[in-house]
Amino acid sequence: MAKAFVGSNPTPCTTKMREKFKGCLLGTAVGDALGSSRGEFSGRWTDDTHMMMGLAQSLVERGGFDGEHLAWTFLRNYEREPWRGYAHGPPTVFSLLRDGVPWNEASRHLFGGRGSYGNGAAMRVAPVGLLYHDDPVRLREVAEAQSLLTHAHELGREGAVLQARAVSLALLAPPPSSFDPFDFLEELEGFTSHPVYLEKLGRVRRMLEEGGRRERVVRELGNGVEAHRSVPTALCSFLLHFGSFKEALLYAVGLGGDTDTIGAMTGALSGAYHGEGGIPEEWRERVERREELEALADDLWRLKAQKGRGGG
Ligand code: AR6
Ligand code: MG
Repeated sequence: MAKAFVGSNPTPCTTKMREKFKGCLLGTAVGDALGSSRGEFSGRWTDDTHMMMGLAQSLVERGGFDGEHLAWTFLRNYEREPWRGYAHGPPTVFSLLRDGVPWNEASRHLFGGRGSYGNGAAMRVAPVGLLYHDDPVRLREVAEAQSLLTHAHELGREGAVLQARAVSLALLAPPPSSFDPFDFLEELEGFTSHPVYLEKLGRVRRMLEEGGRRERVVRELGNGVEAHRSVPTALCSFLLHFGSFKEALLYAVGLGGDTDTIGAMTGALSGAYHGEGGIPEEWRERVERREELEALADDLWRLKAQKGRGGG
């Protein structure tokens, strides 16, 4: 049953776990690069990976979540490489920060005071899923807090929470021979009470039952820049093709729409599940700043091993 995903698996900070941390961060970058390539795989990634790295850097440097530090890490990274394909929201927040608006207030100014429901908080959240994989309560708190920095709308925040939780479940899930995607969905359904996401998770279930024809998945789940129209889509891509990183990623980017972000989120899930060794070598060896990504994953893994349960 669903409990098999977490209950029977207490924080094994083993070699395999370390390999999975790397798989998750590299998987994000590979999926982002694949989704933003036109034609041949260039290895070049976008703001998704850039912000995921910022989040990992800040968690490592501060030994856990520190909103102020994270805000200035995102801002510094953005100012160094503003050409990474950032949407309008985050840079608007960064200029408010520069003007002295506190980190946990700036994002509330966006979209007429409603805040953003873009997928930007979910696309970068993987390190939170790794670091807090054995503490769902803290995972939710940190996933929400890191969202609030740029994405104040409840749909943007809850999308990030679900993506983080899905990463942690993928990390702990049993091998393909005993993996049940419906148990995985049940765990996620037990983790959210948001009606929009509960409805979407129900649709993911139907897509799995029906075999996942692409046009139908796009119609039912979406492939847009909104969190609620891309987080369930990435989850569905992973669950339809849990046996292979490559299949899941080719499926995901073949859905069209916001391909780099759907690729990045699918890559985080499949990479956390299969580990670094599950990512095709031809992608792994060409992804931009591979060593830096691996070092960050190692740092996160060491932080987790040092802190034990909860992760600070
Ligand atoms: N009302 C109307 N439209 C909205 C709202 C809202 N409350 N919130 C978001 N949108 P943004 P992101 C629409 O700017 O989430 C990059 O390529 C609006 O059209 O917060 O960080 C990333 O890699 C807005 O422009 O950006 C992602 O792939 C859009 O959602 C993607 O863009 C994105 O929200 C989203 O990045
Ligand atoms: Mg992007």
